[in-house]
Amino acid sequence: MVEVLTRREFGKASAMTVAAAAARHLHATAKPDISLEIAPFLLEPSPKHKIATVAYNGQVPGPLFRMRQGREVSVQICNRSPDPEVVHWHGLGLPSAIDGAMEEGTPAIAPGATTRFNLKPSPAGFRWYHTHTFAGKDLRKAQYGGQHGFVLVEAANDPASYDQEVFLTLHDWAGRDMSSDDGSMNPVYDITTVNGKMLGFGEPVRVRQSQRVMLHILNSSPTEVHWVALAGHRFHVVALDGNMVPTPQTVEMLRLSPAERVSAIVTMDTPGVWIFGEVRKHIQATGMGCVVEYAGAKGEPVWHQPNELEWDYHRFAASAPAQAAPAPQRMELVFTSKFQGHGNEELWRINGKSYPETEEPVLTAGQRYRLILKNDSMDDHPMHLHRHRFEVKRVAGSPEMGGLLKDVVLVPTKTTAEIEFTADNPGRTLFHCHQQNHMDRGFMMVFRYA
Ligand SMILES: [Cu+2]
Repeated sequence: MVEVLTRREFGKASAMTVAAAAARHLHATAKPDISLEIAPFLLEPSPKHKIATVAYNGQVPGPLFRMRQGREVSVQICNRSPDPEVVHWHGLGLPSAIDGAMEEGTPAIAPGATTRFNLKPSPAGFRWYHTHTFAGKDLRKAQYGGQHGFVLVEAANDPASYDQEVFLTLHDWAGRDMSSDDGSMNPVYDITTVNGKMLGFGEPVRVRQSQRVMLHILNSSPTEVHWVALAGHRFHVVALDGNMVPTPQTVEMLRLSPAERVSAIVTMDTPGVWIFGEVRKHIQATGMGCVVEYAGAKGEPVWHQPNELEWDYHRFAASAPAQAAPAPQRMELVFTSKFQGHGNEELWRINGKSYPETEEPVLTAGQRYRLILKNDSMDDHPMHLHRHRFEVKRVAGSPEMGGLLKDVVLVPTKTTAEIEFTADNPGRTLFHCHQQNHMDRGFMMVFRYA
């Protein structure tokens, strides 16, 4: 019997028992296709820095898993950490029982326990996996730690034309927290990394002149939005959150909010030794960067400082289709925070309520929904819908867009975003802010199916 543990005391016990039974495909003897071991790990982002964290298979990021779309793989997860764990498969349309969120009914894996299940990966694209637990005031836990890794779901006929693929993840490591002006507590990041290493201490990305390199970039930060650039080069953005964009664009820099991914092709046409890094110097100075080195090139890595931050989802979309499909059902979700008094963190609310008191809207399978995301709070929020892809229709007063499929959208303070999705994957479905300190403080809700 797999021990069922709740994320917090208010887990829904009956749903979890059912889910536990569903998730427990115990084929105890066969070797799994994918094996994850969750265990304490000492990360060395540089010879001078050590971070005691928890990681997958003794590495940060965890191993890259390549899967073929629709081809079932067996997964084994062994929890050798002192806390209950759950692994979320971000961007995949899995059943609630294995999606990896206790709020949906995925059972937690108790310390010392092992779970096995089969997973049918879909849709194709750049996905990832990460822990989906509660951190609270412990800034080493949940997404503050090292539990994140890449998944690439390959389509049967991959039209990709590039010479090399490189996977990079941006991460912030909190050393302490500090109270801000309003009295709330926020993490302070003394160390930032690309693939677990500070700038200058990881293996360089090695390229050759005239290569086309596909960069798959993930922001696995617990809370921070990042802007990145590659000195001397531009990015040809072909996919956002692993989904091909209708209008690929060549840009100077990328913005990624927590959990977002960008896939971009860089043509290596400027030989040298260059820095890929955070555009804001004070963040790059804490480590967020890596070296891109052409074969035969020598010397100190070079950085060119951009003047301003630039990013716009709208550039990658198509114009909205003239012929309107059947009208989607509209649902307004208003985000606010309630300050709980000096020294306390705010409590986050959706339509006036914090999880687990948030509404549980009931979806009809096959119906299309338009969510109107109205951010009345003072922060920006990267909103993530589990188990479904959505289409970004509007952001901050933009014209109506078409074809931009994502699973995370950043909704800046005092703006409204509109997204649409089709209810095509029955089961409990979590919708939440991906900032760890916000989801921990009630910024979550669950959609149910009729
Ligand atoms: Cu948030």
